[in-house]
Amino acid sequence: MEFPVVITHGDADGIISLALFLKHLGNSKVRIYFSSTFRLLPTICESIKGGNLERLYVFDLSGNERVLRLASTYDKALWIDHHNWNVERIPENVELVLDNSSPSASMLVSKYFSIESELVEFANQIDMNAEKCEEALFLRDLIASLKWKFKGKLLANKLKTVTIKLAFSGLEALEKSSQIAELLSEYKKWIEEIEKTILPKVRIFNLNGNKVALFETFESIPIYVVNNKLLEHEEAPFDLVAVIMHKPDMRRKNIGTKIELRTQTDKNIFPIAESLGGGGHLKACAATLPKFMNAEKFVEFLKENFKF
Ligand SMILES: [Mn+2]
Repeated sequence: MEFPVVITHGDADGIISLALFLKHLGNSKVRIYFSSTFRLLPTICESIKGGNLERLYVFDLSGNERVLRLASTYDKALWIDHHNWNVERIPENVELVLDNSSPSASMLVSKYFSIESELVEFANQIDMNAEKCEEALFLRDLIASLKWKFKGKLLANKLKTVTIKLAFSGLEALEKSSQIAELLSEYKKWIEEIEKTILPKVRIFNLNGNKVALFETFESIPIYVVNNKLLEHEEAPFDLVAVIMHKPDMRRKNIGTKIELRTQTDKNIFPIAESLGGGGHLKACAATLPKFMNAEKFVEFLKENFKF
């Protein structure tokens, strides 16, 4: 029997979804890929190159008809997600469990496999940016700090280790680690420096009756840091918080742009991400562009596309 393949979102919800699935299996005999909606198609292709095409599981990732067709290359695929998307045709060997009213994919995974765990509540809190308990904050910071410190294969290995520990040793094992404590304090120092730049650098303006806060950066920073800091702004809450992150794209030899969108007022901002070719949730979504889009260009785009 070959190991099944799991492709999951490389964030807290995706990691907890996978941990719950490993709990269900009772072991960690799976081939794991961490991915994002933007990289999903190449990730599935890479997994296919791995050779074993019996069973595929996809957690916490938006799909479309094309990627579902690609997933159907496997004998059987199970896809569990809570993002805002839908397809007209689902290949018959792909089972799609899609509920965009669920606060997390982890919750859907726990229901599907009847696995009860406190981790579900942490995933709900982190994914909704409504962290309340210390455990959820710890987990959020741990994953953010690993993404800050490591890249590529090394990062994937670190995330795998954390996932397996969550599944079989519990959060306490991670909380006790002195190595993790050290990483977290290093990460928090960096966050403190980033936080200082947010309020002086943010641009606030009114667009078709909507209050917009725009933050542009060449660093890759956790979106919750910006969103939470902006709640302290005297003009908060904002209908739209947009964070534009530029990142060199080595393969295309240009600068790519990731635009993260949040609302602090219950506004449905999803159509903005959608018209940029992105997606996500109604109140938290994003788009990744394979080209450079600066703040001025984005504001022009918003003027046309944010009239609701
Ligand atoms: Mn999620």
